[in-house]
Amino acid sequence: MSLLKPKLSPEVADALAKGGAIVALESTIITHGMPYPANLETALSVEAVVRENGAVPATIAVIDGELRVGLEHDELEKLAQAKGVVKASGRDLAVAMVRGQTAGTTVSATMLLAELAGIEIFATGGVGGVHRGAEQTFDISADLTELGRTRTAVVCAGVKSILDIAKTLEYLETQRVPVIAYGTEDFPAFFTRQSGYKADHRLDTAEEIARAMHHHHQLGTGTGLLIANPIPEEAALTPDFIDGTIADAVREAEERGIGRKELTPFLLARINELSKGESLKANIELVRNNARLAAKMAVAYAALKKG
Ligand code: PSU
Ligand code: MN
Repeated sequence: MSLLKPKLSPEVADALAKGGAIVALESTIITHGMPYPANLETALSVEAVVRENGAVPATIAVIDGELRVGLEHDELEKLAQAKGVVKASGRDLAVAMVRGQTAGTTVSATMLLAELAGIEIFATGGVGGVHRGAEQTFDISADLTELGRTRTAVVCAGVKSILDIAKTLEYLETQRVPVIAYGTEDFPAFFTRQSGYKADHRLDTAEEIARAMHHHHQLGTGTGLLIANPIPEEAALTPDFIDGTIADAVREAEERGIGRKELTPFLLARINELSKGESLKANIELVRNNARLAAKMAVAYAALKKG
């Protein structure tokens, strides 16, 4: 059976045909990760950062049941304000197509669609991971299993301590996903530059990361790569400030019995409220920072492939 091709925007189709630099962007961050209008402003500003750094942005979503790679301005605007939008991981895409739904794609769904489109680099804020208490709940994000089967390099700012970071790193090791920290030994924790855990590898330039990606695929590993890019110093929050807030949000979710796919959006929204918007500001800066690195990687990677 032949694989589906998602619908490409003209700009993305053109860049793909030329072997140009492209960066995929997810849309659950727009539909479930940030409130309006910060979500729209962030989506537009992240696309602008990708362009400024020489690559073409390809925001991925499901619009009225259609798999889309590359959205126009008015489509982003609609998505950012839409109510009752589905949060789709890879497993939800087929049903969204049949039901004609509009969906924000998580990291897992975005990786899958990026691969179908032929895009190999993807920028986001934070990936899902192993939740705290997973030994009881089994709550492990499909983002991690997708990283274990899809040839996409995902640039993130590490994972939030809403997750069990040690277990998340263990799981990535099991899935044969290299975790490469950019310019540091430490695996970052989203709002902060250090999580207390080391990344597996350190590389210091976008070119080196692009070369590592190239070799990783030449080896036929079949897996993705996780690139952890620490939040810029000036935007980082202090652990004193954010750790308590995260712990409060996690406790509240437990008390209210929130689980499964509602858990991550609940925690993100609650942390934003409890921190009075401080976490949102940091979130926006780190996504822009990731888009910058991903675009530089995409430029280097496109040059490598043209060889
Ligand atoms: N973590 C964040 N921001 C986000 C998400 C996670 O800091 O926006 C979103 C991403 O789309 C990610 C998804 O792929 O949540 C993971 O959801 P879950 O934990 O339900 O797998
Ligand atoms: Mn989950």
